[in-house]
Amino acid sequence: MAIDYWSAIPNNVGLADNPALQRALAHWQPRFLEWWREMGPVGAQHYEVYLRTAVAVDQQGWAQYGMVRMPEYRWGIFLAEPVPDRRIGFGDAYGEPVWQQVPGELRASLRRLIVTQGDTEPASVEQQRRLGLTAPSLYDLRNLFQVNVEEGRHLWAMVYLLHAYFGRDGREEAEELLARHSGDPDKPRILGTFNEPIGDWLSFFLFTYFTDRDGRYQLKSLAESGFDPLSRTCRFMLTEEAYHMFVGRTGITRVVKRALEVMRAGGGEEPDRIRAAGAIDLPTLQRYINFWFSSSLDLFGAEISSNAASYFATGLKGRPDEGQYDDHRALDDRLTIDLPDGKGGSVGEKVPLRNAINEVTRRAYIDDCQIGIRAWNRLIAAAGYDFRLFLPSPRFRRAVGVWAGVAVDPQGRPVSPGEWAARRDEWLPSAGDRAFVDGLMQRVVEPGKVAGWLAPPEIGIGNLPASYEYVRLN
Ligand code: BYC
Ligand code: FE
Ligand code: FE
Repeated sequence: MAIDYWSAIPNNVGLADNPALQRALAHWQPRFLEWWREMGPVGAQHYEVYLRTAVAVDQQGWAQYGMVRMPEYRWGIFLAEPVPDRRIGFGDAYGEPVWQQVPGELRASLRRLIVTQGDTEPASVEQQRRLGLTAPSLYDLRNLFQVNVEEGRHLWAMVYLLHAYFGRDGREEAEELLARHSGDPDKPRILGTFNEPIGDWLSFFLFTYFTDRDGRYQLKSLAESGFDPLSRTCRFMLTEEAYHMFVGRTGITRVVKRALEVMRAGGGEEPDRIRAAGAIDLPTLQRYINFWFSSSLDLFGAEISSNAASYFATGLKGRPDEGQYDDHRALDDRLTIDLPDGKGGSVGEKVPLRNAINEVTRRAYIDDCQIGIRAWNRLIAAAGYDFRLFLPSPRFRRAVGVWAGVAVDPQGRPVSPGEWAARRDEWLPSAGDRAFVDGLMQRVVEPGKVAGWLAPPEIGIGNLPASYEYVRLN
């Protein structure tokens, strides 16, 4: 399908040939813009920002860069090119042609998956809306807004599917996506992590590292879907997602580098000394890792899930990178799940693989999360220090699944509720940690200048230097 970039809604889905759908989306568009103005980046509507905009879906040249005022960003609907004769890659219908329409019996489940995915996108924009007020540099400010506008586009992607394939119910769900709000006690966002405040940039980097990475793995699973329009939309979203994780990984790298510079400057590693020099000590970073990693693990759902089994059986949602497996029906295999035994220990239970799909996805995610941890530890080791960052045990601080509410320490050892309460502030950001980190958040907007709590970026965007004026505040 050709790209139609100049119509009111840029798209490669042939909107011009579907007046009813075009009208429905044109009706939703002003509501989206109203939501963006009310719930999007605070005080930034008139800024000119050096942004990437998706304008095509081919590997080279899918994006265009330029100075844009965010409310004028061209949020478009882009699906990856169809794969000729694509077949369902897993489950009971393995090998059958993919569906271009929603099978009636799968309608409710599919709508629910699309709504859950869609809900996270505007939620993250809401969570991050005040960060622009304390950006550590113009480069970082631009990256924040880049992530925000693309999460806005991901909302468009899901709203397109709801409008195009779910009739009146879909249009109602699209309205609801703008009516729920992150942290709203009456109408919260659907999944836990998306109601957590992101009030500081350390949390922003950890969120983009850990939570956007859940997005990567959920999108990979949905890209396997037998519902071809969902698969194509998710495949294209993954192209944009890579940069969100780059922002997280390099952000944390810069925090670690700055801490190491202060440590090397002499006088020891004591957190108080590092803090006095205006940097974030590594034990504090570890507690923020513990918080965001454990919260993000919950996003994969329960270890043993009949929902996941039926999504897999019916071809709605597969495993990430399904092509790596030989057995795509997964009827005979079992996976050993680590369960609390109710006596303060744990026991392994063999579960039919289809019921353990959430855990398969979570384990792939955890392996991916380790890559950054290893790289940061190499920096720390190279600087001559013994401290090591780590991912806490998947049992730690869980609110969903078999370990929900079980008191364990970050190493995964069961502890008494009393010990948990007493040692909580060793393991998770304390009120004092949060006050300290908040205190570091001072806005820096002079081109090329960077706040003192993190190292400058190594490179700029595209061919531009890191010191480029990426945002004109006017
Ligand atoms: N919080 O059978 P189970 C992204 C509910 S991030 C609250 O284990 P299932 C992004 C669950 O709904 C990617 N509730 O769940 C990142 C169920 O409710 P009911 C987002 C939770 O269905 C950064 C019950 O617990 N995409 O894109 O197998 C920035 C039993 O659960 C939570 C998706 O999630 C939780 N954490 O799987 C911007 C993909 N977890 O039926 C964007 C779509 C579970 O008892 N969603 N529950 O009322 C799915 O595929 C699945 O719904 C889930 C859960 C993986 C979320
Ligand atoms: Fe997204
Ligand atoms: Fe993202």
